[in-house]
Amino acid sequence: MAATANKAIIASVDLQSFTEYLKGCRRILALLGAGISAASGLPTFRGAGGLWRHYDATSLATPEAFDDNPGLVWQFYSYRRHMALQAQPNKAHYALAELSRRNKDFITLTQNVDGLSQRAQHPLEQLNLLHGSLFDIKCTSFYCNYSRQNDFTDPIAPALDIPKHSSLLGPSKTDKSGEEASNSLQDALEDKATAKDVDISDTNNPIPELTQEDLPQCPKCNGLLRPGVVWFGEPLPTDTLEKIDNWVESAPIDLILVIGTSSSVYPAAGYVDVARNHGAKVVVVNMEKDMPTRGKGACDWFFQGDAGVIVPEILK
Ligand code: BV8
Ligand code: ZN
Repeated sequence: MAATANKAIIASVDLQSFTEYLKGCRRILALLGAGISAASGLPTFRGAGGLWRHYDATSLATPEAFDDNPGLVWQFYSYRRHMALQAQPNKAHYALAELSRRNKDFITLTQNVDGLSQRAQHPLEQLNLLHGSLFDIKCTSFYCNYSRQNDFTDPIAPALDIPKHSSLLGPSKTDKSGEEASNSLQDALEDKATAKDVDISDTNNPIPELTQEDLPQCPKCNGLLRPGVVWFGEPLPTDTLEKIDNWVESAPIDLILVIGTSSSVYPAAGYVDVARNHGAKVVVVNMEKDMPTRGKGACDWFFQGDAGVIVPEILK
């Protein structure tokens, strides 16, 4: 049903002019957000069906939260690692990978850390991870530079085994699986409406404290390891930003595809204006119609619906 509804929406939108324009495009940029992975069953941070609507993921995706309670933050990330490993790339991920193979002047900036674009065989030299990866790990010791990529161990430490802790971080009540979440962390957080009100260092919360020994340890210095993602308040990887800026400045841009993002996190969201200022037309694919991107200088095409259905349609 949803697919036909999406088809109807695509048919009613000026797909003809978009496909005509796309044929003449060479330099194309894509900005991906959590919405592209929603079709793979992974919850978004905000918007339709967000798993973290009940509590604000941004309150856990910070260095302060990790310093305050590394056990809690590791349980949050262990759960997301587990979910991402259970998920499969969807047709949107594959369509973008295919476009990359066809067009070496097409680069993708993804805000997502779930690894699904990589698993869709997206050419890595054209895929820019703005916010890192759930499967990169690095040491927190000041003098130690240990890190490792593509660590798909699940659970990454026995104490973080999700089945044992499913009562902690089980799927949200809105989760597609429909499982009734019996989640003492979620209950604790929901009791206080949103995590913003939840002081995660508040020892009264019935959240089992994991000791540092329970958490991933550095093989070099025995220090505490952390997820290799960019937290709020942390800078994005400079080498990635430089690579993107060089591409942007090298010639005018024909098109930016803005797919499944609330465009609310910076500097990632800023690339829409950057592309527009370098001549790009803007196409937005989003489940919700009141898109911030539409507000700002609007967009040239807007396709409303599931990216997993629309993206392969409009790129074929
Ligand atoms: C930094 C990794 C500076 C962790 C994430 C201006 C300039 C610079 C910074 C700022 C600024 N203003 C504010 C800031 C600070 C901050 C920020 O942007 N805050 C926001 C909340 C206002 N930015 C930062 O802190 C950044 N760092 O700027 O550092 C600096 C410089 C030098 C030295 C020190 C510091 C770092 C930001 C990175 C944070 N990390 N992820 C993790 O994942 O746990 S961001 C996180 O949010 C995810 O990556 C996620 O992708 C991202 C953005 O969200 P979206 O992807 O858009 O997802 P969302 O749920 O919001 O929306 C989903 C959309 O999909 C919705 O629109 C929905 O309608 C749609 N949808 C749903 N289902 C579907 C769908 N669409 C299509 N199909 C569907 N099926
Ligand atoms: Zn170390």
